[in-house]
Amino acid sequence: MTELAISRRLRATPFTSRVEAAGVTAYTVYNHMLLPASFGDLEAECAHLKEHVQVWDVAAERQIEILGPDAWKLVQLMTPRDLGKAHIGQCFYIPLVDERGGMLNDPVMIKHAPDRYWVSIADSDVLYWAKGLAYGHRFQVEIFEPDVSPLAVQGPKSDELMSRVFGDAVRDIRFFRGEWLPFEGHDFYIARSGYSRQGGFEIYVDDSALGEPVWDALFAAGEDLNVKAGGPNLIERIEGGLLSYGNDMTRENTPYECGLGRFCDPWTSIGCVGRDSLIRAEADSPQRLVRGLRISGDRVPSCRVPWTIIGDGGEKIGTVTSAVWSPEFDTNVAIGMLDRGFWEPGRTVWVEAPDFTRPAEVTTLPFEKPTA
Ligand code: THG
Repeated sequence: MTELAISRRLRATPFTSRVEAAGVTAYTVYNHMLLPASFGDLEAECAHLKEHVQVWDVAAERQIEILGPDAWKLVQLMTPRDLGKAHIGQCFYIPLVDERGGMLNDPVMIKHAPDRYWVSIADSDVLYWAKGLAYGHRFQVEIFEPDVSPLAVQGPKSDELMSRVFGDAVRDIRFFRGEWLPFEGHDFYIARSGYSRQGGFEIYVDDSALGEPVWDALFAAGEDLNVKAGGPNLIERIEGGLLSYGNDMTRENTPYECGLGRFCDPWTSIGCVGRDSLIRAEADSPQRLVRGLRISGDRVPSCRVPWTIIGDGGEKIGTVTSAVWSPEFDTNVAIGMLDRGFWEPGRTVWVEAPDFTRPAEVTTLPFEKPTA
């Protein structure tokens, strides 16, 4: 196996020692930081996530803090979502777009105060874009990456585990809301959120020195709950239709193509970068659309370059960008984009990968559970 050479540029996290002790077998690189991708058996981890509770080192979901009198103006300039509706302590999923309406990132924004936001980013360098916009507009803001490392607790037993460490107050946190709750005399922002469909929380560990203590406390409290270390699970996230920036969407895609139109109000937005492009894109309605695909046959290899989707006439009608075998659905599940005219659910298409050509069925996202 080839190894990744870890240096200052490829950053470790406050939890890395614990992740290593738990037997991580694969990392991916995300925001120039290590993100655990597997602990040896993705299928077993997926089944465990659906039944028990896992602790995930998602420190690579870095925060960009935007602080100052013009903070809200800058965040609103970056997203077509209407921030007027965001409450303090609330999380907001916000597509970020460029001047052509192309996706730059799909972060979760947390409004801590009218003049203070955390933008919890996917894998692209949002800090430079934000600094460039702020400089160009002469905004009064500070933009920096604070010492904040999210630790996710995901799975059906998350409420039980979290209440043992942070008290019963966690049970009252609604989806995409958060509270500051104490741990050893230090308050952490804790939200009901996370990159899975199994429910759970994210603890925003805002002091690296507390990373190991909070990890250890969760494992000590959760022994009888069968708590395990995990990470964003490729199988579960494809089944659940959670998109991955850089894989399933890039600067080439508008949020409408990504199925993120419900997070865009470019008409009401006071004016965001790409507003006119988005209004045009929305009027044209998208030229392609993100979809699920069930790819027939036995397990596919991992999708490292987009695979071509072809129609009955042999013409290119789309691409597959993520694919994996799903034990629960007993088929390969995939995410891709299909051109207009070819995306209706139930249609049969052909997927052409380097080593195979196979039929696939177009579906909506998330994948619908097989009925027993
Ligand atoms: N949590 C935090 N930061 C993140 C992620 C996260 N940054 C990177 C990446 N994940 C951003 N991408 C997503 C994608 C989907 C969701 C969250 C982050 C998500 N979406 C729900 C949905 O689509 O149904 C809810 C959206 C809503 O209703 O507002 O949860 O996971 N901290």
